[in-house]
Amino acid sequence: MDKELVKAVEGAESVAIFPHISADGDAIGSSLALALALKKTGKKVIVYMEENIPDTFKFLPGIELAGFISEDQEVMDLNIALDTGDTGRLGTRADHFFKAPVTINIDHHITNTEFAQYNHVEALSASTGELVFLLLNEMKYEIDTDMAKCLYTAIATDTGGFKYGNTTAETHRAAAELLSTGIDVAELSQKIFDNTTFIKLKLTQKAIELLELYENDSLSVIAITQDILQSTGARDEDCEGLVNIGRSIIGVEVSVLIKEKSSNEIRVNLRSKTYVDVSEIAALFGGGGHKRAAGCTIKGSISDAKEQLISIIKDKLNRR
Ligand SMILES: [Mn+2]
Repeated sequence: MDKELVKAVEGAESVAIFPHISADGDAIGSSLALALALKKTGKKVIVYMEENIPDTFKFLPGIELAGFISEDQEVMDLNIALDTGDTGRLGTRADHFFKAPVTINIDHHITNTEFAQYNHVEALSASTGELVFLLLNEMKYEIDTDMAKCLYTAIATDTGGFKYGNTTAETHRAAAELLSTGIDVAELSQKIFDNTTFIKLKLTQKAIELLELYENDSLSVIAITQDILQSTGARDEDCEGLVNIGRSIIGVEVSVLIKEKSSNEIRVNLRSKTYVDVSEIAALFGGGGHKRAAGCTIKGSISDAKEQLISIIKDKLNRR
């Protein structure tokens, strides 16, 4: 890791950490772990969220360090964006991010735009949690059980429980180090992966009903409208993971989840299994991500978004 970046972290007396919008386990886990570690060395630390932390991750240590930016928010010595591929992923906090005299961007998205003063982007790393783990090691900060729980959550969620192709020997080495702090892996895994609500199950049922297959069953599409969310009582965050249903089907190469945020704003999650680079598809709409997992936002109606996506993906599937 860049020595200047490490020095900038060590030298700051006050630090704000920015996970990406619609924060996932990696964004939240890596942010809380870094916040806890910096706090322990006597720094003033806050994690600025765009939205509330999803219920699944509310058990994590350090949650008390997370909050929202107020109108007359003081500016910290250093702002760090974690797991954030571009400034769009900072949402409404982007202006505030650039107010600090020093900015850092630590991320593993291949599409990262290196928007900060110091950028540490490792596209081959499975999670930002792994990068924060390495940073803490480099600064010789001792990782306690609270930090370990957060980092393990970050790594386990971004690798789908060490199942995805991004999982490396390094990933397992980091996880092994974290386990050696004494964290209860069974309890953690249960909280992260086997902890659903009945409402989310109802939404899942609906999603399976709505699932459509195209291109000789190699493309799976699920479109969730606001009406569906309302009729099931589900919230936006309950859609997390639905895209994996499509990908789990034998023969499916690309799985898409299309979610209506409003009548004119559509959020898209893309997954692929072996050869389609979905980060390229997301980039066509100003989004980004990884080869096997990416996302973007499309302006327009849900039916238009669906039509556009299907035609682009068909093309990618046929170009093999
Ligand atoms: Mn990540």
